Amino acid sequence: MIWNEKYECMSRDELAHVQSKRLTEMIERIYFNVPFYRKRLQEIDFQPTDVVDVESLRQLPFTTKVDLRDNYPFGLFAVPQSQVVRLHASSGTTGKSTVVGYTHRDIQMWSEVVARSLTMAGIGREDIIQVAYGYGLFTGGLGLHYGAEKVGAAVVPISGGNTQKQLQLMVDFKSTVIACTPSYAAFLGEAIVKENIPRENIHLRAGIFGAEPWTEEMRAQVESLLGLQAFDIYGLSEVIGPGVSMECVCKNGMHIFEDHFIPEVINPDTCEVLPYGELGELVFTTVTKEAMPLIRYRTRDLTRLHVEKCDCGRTHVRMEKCLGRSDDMLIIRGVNVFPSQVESVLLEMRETTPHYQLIVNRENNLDTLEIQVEVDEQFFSDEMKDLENLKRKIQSNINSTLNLNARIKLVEPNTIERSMGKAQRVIDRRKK
Ligand code: DLL
Repeated sequence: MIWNEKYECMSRDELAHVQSKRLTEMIERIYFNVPFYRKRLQEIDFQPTDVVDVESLRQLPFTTKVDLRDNYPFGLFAVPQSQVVRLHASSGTTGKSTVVGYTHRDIQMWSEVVARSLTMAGIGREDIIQVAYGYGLFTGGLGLHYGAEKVGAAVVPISGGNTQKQLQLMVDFKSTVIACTPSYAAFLGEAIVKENIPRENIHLRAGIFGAEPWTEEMRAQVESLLGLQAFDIYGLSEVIGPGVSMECVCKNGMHIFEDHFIPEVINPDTCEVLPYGELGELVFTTVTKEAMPLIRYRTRDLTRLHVEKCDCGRTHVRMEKCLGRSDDMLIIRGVNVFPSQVESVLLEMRETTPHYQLIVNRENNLDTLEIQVEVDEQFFSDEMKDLENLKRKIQSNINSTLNLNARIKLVEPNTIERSMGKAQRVIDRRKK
């Protein structure tokens, strides 16, 4: 099943035509309505009547998170406040949050892209979907909510946390779908085991997991813990929220809804646009958004794009699972490390759990990395010797994959703090 066959399966030529038309209209709107963009476009002698296609888009300036902060809260809005029907915000780690606005049509478009996403996972009227992403300023809860209603599923708007209640409703309502972060899914899976809930009382068949990087190894873990098929959903508040891209049943990348969001991948240092297949920073231009359109927004997310046609019939490009954000990349004594690479190594081993944390510090002017790993209950031993062996094994696996010496600290089951939303994988004490 495909939600909107006309747009999701159109030929690349037709798509380019749609994109160019929408892009030209959007740039004209933004030129006349957003002083920030008018100034930027005037600086490059751009005429509002110029036709813009995907090629000429490359000459336009980038937008960054700093631009959003500088124009806090509503400076980048392209419509009068009276047309704004919703505001969301993402809490930055420092300073002001990033504010995004939506018109009524933006909410409709958002619901449609999430409906397309859920349809990719085979979700429809018969399903009961437990939305365990946070409701509120975060876009996860309400984003999934509207899309799920649009496909006609029954929504359980439980929001994040309250694990006992999650499990009770999952059993009593016979929920067939759970939508939450992958780290919370792993936690729910463990809770089912701990509470001794019989497998036949859990009716989940699909999980809609996103909002943070996660690996194929993590997918295998949550699929087996929860007895479902796990799908990756990607998005960011600035662009719309969840539903910028989504994995189909072929599971070979996430289709980006290109009739609304035009992706590019650039070299983050030189800003040069990279060809399909190369790893770089993902950049989006929104072509249909009314309240807060963005030109070439730098996401900081690192991935590759693939354009070859997918077996599902959709023609939209696919992005690989995100390696992480460029600002999450740790540089430890000159070695680049992403938390997701550590996750892959840990979860390939049966003795460890999906709960881990990276502690970075500086001792005597040298960076140090400590990886705290929770050991699986079954393998946790009172024997010093066993634990020492396990520690050495992890150390050597990390060393051979990442070429980095890390200090491994094994911790008892259930000691690393659980997150109900995005997990905090890194504590960087160098930044004090
Ligand atoms: O996390 C929107 C969302 C909600 C997506 C629910 C999926 C599901 P923000 O809070 O603005 O929005 O954070 C956006 O989260 O730039 C990525 O770094 C990361 N991210 C989101 N989805 C994925 C994913 C929501 N599937 C930031 N894989 C993005 C990896 C993801 N990282």
